[in-house]
Amino acid sequence: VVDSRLQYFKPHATKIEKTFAEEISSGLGTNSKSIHPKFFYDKKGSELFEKICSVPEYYPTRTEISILKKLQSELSSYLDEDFRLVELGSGSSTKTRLILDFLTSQKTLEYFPIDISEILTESSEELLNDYQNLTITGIIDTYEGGLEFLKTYDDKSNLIIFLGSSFGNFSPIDGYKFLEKVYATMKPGDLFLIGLDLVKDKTILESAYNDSEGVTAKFNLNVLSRINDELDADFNLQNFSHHAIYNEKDQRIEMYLKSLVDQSIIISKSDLELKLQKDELIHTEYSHKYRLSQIHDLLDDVGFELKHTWLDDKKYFSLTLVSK
Ligand code: AVJ
Repeated sequence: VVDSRLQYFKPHATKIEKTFAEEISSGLGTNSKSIHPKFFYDKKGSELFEKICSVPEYYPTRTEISILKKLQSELSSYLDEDFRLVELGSGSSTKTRLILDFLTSQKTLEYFPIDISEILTESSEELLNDYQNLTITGIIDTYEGGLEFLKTYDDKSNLIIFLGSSFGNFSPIDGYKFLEKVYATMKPGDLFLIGLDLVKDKTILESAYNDSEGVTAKFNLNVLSRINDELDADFNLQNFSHHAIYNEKDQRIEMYLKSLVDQSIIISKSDLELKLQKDELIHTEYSHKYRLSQIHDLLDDVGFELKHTWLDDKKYFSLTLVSK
C-alpha cells in the first residue's frame, strides 16, 4: 500500500561516492586542511546530529520549532490550493511534520525531500504511516543535484523549505551562488522559506557547539571513523580533540579537529599519507550567524521578494518567507 505512495531517486549516486575519496584527498592534501561538513552525515553522523538537536545548549532546533508553531496558521494564507512541499536537507523530517500538520486540508500532498543521507528513506516511511494523504518523492543527493532534478517537475507551484540554519555552512560567496540556484529553480509564485540562526552573545553560541555531554565532539570526530571505514584509513580518534570557537569578525562558529600529537595517517582510497603536527587543526565546519538586515539584503540582492520574517521572543533564530 505504502509503496505506491513512495519513490526514490539517486540522480548522482556514483558521482557522490567518487567525490568522497577525491574531496578528502584534495581537502587534506594541502597546507590548510579541511573536510567538507556534508561528509558528517553518514548513518551514525545523522543520528548524532539528531542527538545534538536535543542537548540543552543547542538552542537552534527547539527555537525554530517554537517559531514554526507560531507561523503555521499564517503560512497557509501565502499558499496555493495545490502545491508541492520541497525540503532541502530534510534529515529526520521532524520539523516538516509541523508544516504537514496544518496542510491536512489538502486532498493529497506531494512531499519532495532532498537529503544527502540515507536517513531520508527511514524518515519517509515513517511519514507515510502517519500522514495518509501524503505521497513522497525522495531525492538522495546534494542540494544542487536535488534542485536540478526538481526542475523537471513544472506542473504545480512549490514551497521550498530550508530549515535549521543549514545555509550557515556556506561561505558568503557560495551561499550567494546557492541562493541564485534556488531562485533559478523557482517558477514565479513559488515560495522559499529559510531558517537562519542570528548573531548573539558569544558564550551562548560557543556552548551550543561545546555541549557538556560531548555529543557535538562525537559528531565532529565521527567523520574520521567514516573515513576509516569507507576510505580504508587508520585515524586513531584518541589522537584528536573537538575544537569549536566563535569568530566575531566573520560572524561564524568555526569547528576543527585538533591533532593532539605529531602523527601520520594513511588514507588508502584517497592515495594519501597525511602528516599532522601536534596542535595542527583540520577545519570541518563553518556555521554562519546573521543579522536580520543582512538576511533581508542578501535575499533582496538575489532578486527574491520578501514576504515575512518570524522570530522567537529572544530573537535567537529567524524564519523568512520570500517569493520569486
Ligand atoms: C546542520 C549546519 C545547521 O551549524 O548548527 C551542529 C550543524 N554542527 N553542531 C549547525 C552542527 C555542530 C548545524 N547545521
